[in-house]
Amino acid sequence: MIQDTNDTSNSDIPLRRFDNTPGEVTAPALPKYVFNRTLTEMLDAGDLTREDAVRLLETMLTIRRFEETIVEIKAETYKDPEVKYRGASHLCMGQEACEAPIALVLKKTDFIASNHRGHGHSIAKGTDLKAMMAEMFGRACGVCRGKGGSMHIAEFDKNHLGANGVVGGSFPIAGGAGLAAKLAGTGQIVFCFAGDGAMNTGSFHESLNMASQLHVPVLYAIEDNGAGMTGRVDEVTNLDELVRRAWAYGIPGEVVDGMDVLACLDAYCRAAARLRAGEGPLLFVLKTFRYKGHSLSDDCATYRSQAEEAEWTARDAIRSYEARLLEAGVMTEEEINALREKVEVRIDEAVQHAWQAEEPELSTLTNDVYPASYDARLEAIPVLTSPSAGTERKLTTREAIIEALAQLMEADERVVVFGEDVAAYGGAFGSTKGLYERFGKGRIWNAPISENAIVGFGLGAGLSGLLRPVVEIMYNDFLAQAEDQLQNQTAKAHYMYGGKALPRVVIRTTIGGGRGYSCQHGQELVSKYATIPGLRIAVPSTPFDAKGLLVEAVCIDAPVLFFEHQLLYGTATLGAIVPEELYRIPFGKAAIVREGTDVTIWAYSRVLHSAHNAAQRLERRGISCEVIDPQTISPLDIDTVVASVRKTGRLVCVSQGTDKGNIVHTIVSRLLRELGGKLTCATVTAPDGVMPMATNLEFAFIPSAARIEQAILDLVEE
Ligand SMILES: Cc1ncc(C[n+]2csc(CCOP(=O)(O)OP(=O)(O)O)c2C)c(N)n1
Repeated sequence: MIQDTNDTSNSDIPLRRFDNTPGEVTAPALPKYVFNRTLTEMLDAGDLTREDAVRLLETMLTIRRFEETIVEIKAETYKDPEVKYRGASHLCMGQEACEAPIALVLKKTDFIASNHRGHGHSIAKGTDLKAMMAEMFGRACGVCRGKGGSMHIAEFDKNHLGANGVVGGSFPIAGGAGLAAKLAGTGQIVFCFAGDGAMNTGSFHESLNMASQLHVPVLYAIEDNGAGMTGRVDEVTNLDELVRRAWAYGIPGEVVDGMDVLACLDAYCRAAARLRAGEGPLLFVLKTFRYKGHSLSDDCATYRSQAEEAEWTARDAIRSYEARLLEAGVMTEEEINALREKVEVRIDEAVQHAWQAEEPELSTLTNDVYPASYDARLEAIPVLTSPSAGTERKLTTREAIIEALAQLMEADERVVVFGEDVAAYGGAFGSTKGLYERFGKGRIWNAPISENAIVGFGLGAGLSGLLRPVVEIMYNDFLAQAEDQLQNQTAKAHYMYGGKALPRVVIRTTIGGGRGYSCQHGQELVSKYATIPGLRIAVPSTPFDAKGLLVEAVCIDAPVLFFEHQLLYGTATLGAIVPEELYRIPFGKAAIVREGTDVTIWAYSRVLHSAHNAAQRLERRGISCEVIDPQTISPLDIDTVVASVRKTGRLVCVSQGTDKGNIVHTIVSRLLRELGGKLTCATVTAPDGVMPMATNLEFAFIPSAARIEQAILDLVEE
């Protein structure tokens, strides 16, 4: 758990004693179905008003009718036969009791995160019905402007952080929002909804551990409907009760009757009170039943019997609650029928609104892939493209990065740093050294070895609008562990949520190679990540660039993948003069590192230095090279390269990455297009292999200054 203190002396390191006294590791009993009150008792005790009791029914009826309508439209039995629906149909019919109480328990400012079966969560959080239905139909006026559809309903104005098409995808995002609310001290809480199947994803395990470590105000509410897509809980796990996993993460767990809306209401009220009191996360498993199959094409025959269906539907949450409302004298039969009719009219209006609405303009096809906005508080930081005259101080890249982080943390309390070993140790490469001593555990802390949760908590914290997290992934090879949160969530959030989500997170990582660390610690994966739209990618080559680009990364509202080269941390050669004040370098503008007339060399990160060395050697042979450093791979500045090649007539593109699919080939093809198919060019990359350990092989693998020099000589002599 993070302490919000500045006491970072190592006197507080706990002593890990060796104690082999025989004994037992015991597990606490976990509560199960503890609710046993009547509606009348709740009304009499003032725990529920009559209006709210009716609202619960109205919310359940709205969820049910919303989905019945989709079923009818798909089956062509809907009252208006003209209306057609295409798109996902993961229906939560049967699970309404787990969802409706959101409407009563959460404030508008509280957060929810949901899953692919999320219509109920969205309706209960107050998502506009017409805009939601329009989203189902892929309309421009949909909540996500027709970009997300059923599986991505979100409403950021109401702190609905989004439904999610990737099973388990919301666990870390919810945790990050909780972290942000906790650190910002806003008092907001988070409810995260997912299915039983999602409990078997890595995201679940990483997230619950991290949520517990950070003591975040998040309820993980599992709607256990007995199966994943078709895999039964008793088939894919070896647990009698999934809630046992709460104990494994050191958090309270409880089993709740998910077919009883009052039991769910009671559980959520207790959860909310605990979360608001700052007592840390919870895991509830709500036993419920999904009336329809995974989707409408699944008839459930392979994984459940008719007897099972009959047993659960006999406990239908809506019918049983209506009976309680009648019994308690809250509503009459006529009032219930009138409410049903009112709900049906509203849904029909939403359908007509959606059906008649316009599809998005084709011109919006790639709108909102990247947020264009900028942090208003940090905008005043001046832009620099080179140090001002008179600046002489030299820093290494490592020092420049530490300084950028320190100054950002000083300037803005929303900037927090977390990752593996980044605190007292200062990071695997020393690039956060000293920050822990200066800012304390509340601003920089060690994360568990959970790359997916590190990125996902960063994303959730950024999406909340409350923090500007900078997270560290030790080696770019380990980004593979974070692939879902990186490429399915972070990169897509802005687009799939209709341009309304701002995934403000900076993911710093390192490029290896040249240190004998071989296959799994030595890759250069810039080109791989450059294929993912939605991520901004920075590749600083010098200390000056590292500081300015990192500051810019924290200021822009787009997610940034920030590649630092391990062998550049200690260097203070090219671009080593670094101004003391905060400054930023805008993304998407390449720097001309060296001017020349015969050949243009395009290179980034460490091979930029090799290219520069090659250029110096070639100068002695009378060949003048212009060296261009793109600084960012996304956005990619092609204009500067075109202008240079128009002057020099030749291009050599260099990357430390392997050849197939390398970004250098994109540069060449873009140049060919721009220059009408006439281009004298070469590329220098690593071979399509795996980084070896042996020194001679490793040096043969990584593009060297000599190889760059030879490529240029070959071109010039052609
Ligand atoms: C990571 C991932 N794997 C597989 C799928 C395909 N899929 C969609 S829903 C689903 C079942 C999810 O089960 P559960 O979490 O229990 O939720 P339920 O659908 O039962 O509500 C599967 C396997 C997916 N969307 N994402």
